[in-house]
Amino acid sequence: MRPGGPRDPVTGPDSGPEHPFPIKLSGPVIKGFGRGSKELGIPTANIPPEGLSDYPDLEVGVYYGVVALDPSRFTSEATILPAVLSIGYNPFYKNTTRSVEIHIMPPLSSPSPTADGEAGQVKFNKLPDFYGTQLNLLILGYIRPEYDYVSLEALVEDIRIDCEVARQSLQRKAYVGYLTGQGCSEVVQEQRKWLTSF
Ligand code: ADP
Ligand code: RBF
Ligand code: MG
Repeated sequence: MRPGGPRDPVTGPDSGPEHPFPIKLSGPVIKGFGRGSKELGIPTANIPPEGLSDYPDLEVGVYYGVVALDPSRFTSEATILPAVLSIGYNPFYKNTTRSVEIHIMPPLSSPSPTADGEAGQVKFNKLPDFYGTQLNLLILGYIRPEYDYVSLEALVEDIRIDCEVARQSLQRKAYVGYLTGQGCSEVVQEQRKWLTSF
């Protein structure tokens, strides 16, 4: 069960991603359990978990990172967007298979839809459906373990906070270059290139 108490507003070192990050995962967006949007109001793009076999020691849990979608379907350039994701078994739902589920957030330059936490009022980012589209993901940091919850509302509220933690974490100097491409090292430029190659 989720421990009580306040949560850290940012996670991961200020100096930038540290081993094992960044982690690269890719795949087509597949059908999930069908309850992200319907039950929780939080759409999550599911990709096959097979890519995780390159990282056998990776803990299940909640992570933040950056994503790009194959633009060929949208006839525009691939944009890199902030994301929060869950890797694991969703203990609240007791899944028996591991899933990788990514919630894509608006650019950091837009106001955060999840900034204010009035119960039942939170609106998460909703894009037009993109099932079947190729998605590239760079995981940059770990947020927390997966928990079971006393209620659906408690799960949704924790995911709302995850979005804010991810945004605040990505806003830092050593991370924001992954999104903007500005003032970042050649290594980060390479990773951005990987992200937007389809
Ligand atoms: P499923 O159980 O099939 O994954 P969800 O209810 O989780 O269904 O909805 C996921 C789908 O919603 C994604 O595959 C994608 O097509 C769409 N979607 C819309 N907005 C977003 C978003 N912000 N982040 C992720 N997926 C989104
Ligand atoms: N499910 C859980 O059972 N426990 C969690 O701690 C949990 N954390 C999540 C954090 C994020 C950022 C996201 C996007 C999902 C999380 N989920 C968690 C998964 C959630 O239950 C799942 O997305 C829906 O059930 C739809 O499949
Ligand atoms: Mg989903």
